[in-house]
Amino acid sequence: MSVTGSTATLTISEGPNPADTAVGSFTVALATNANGIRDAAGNQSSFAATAPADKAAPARITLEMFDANANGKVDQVKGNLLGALAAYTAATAPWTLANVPSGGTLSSVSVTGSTATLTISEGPNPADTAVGSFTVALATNANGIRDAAGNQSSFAATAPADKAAPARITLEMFDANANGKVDQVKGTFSEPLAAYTAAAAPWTLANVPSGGTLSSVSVTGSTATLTISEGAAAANTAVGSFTVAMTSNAAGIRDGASNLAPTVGVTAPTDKAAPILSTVTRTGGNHNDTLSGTTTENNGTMTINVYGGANASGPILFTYTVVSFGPSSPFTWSMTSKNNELTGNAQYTAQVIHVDTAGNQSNGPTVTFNATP
Ligand SMILES: [Ca+2]
Ligand SMILES: [Ca+2]
Ligand SMILES: [Ca+2]
Ligand SMILES: [Ca+2]
Repeated sequence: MSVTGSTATLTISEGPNPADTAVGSFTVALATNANGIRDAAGNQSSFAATAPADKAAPARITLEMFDANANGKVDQVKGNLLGALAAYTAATAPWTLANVPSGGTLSSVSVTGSTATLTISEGPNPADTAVGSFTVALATNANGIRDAAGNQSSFAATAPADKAAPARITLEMFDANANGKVDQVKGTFSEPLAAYTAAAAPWTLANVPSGGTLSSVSVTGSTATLTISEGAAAANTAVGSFTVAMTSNAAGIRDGASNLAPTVGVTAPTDKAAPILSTVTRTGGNHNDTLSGTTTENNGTMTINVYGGANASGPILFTYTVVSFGPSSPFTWSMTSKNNELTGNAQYTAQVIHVDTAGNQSNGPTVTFNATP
């Protein structure tokens, strides 16, 4: 307690109970005291138990960042303040958001009870559920965050707590060693991931091409890599009915703030495995020539470019398109030149190019031959 001029200041040791800036049933009484509050003539002041006027602005208890629709882009901030707030009509004016992940911008603000909800328009930049350098500041505003007594809240630029879980952005299937059998799946997430110790437990793979099985899982940065033991069945670089599912797991995919990536049901991975083409066989016929071989998927576009001479340095003299494949992997194909289309005994070089429906391109080995007379 100190007295300066006509003001007595009572310093209160903060109590152990939860934060509270409402007056409630708080009262202060003053008794007369010969050494207490009195004027120079010794007249002692006193007053009965009296509720103080509320001059305590609502303090911020939590400030949290969310990706409410779980698409990997931050879209919401919630600030929890103390006590009931007065009707809020300040729109976005009192708030300053800096470095919103993905380049988001503040769209609107609503206040319910003691919670201010900031709705963020997701930005155009890549998915990002990490706080990074994101900050939120609140300025005092007569129509802004304040209690019923009009005490206006504010706070300086503050990083929100991370409540945005990693979202899976891509799921891709690979044939990393290019032998025609799928051996890897990669899932990329919207932020760097915490150390992964869940092994294969969260993952369920079904109908892996060639009958592969999940061998191990590792996480580096924002990418989970599933290593697949290649199966014994025929080479096949198409997705087919291959699916991957992942369950949320406390030791699994999560960020540094322990937000667990949500369960994702069966999902077909994106095809990142190019067809693998066999050596091309050429057989001569009656005034025509047949090229044949195999490939590891029966979709997309297969073309055969025929060049004059001993190599594929161009120009292309003929282009053929394969329209059908054999019934099972490895898928057979063949192409026969039209009668006398190629000049008898002249030298040609053919190259097969197969682009699967996902756009993965394989340029096959060339075959050089002398056309059938
Ligand atoms: Ca979002
Ligand atoms: Ca996060
Ligand atoms: Ca492979
Ligand atoms: Ca493929």
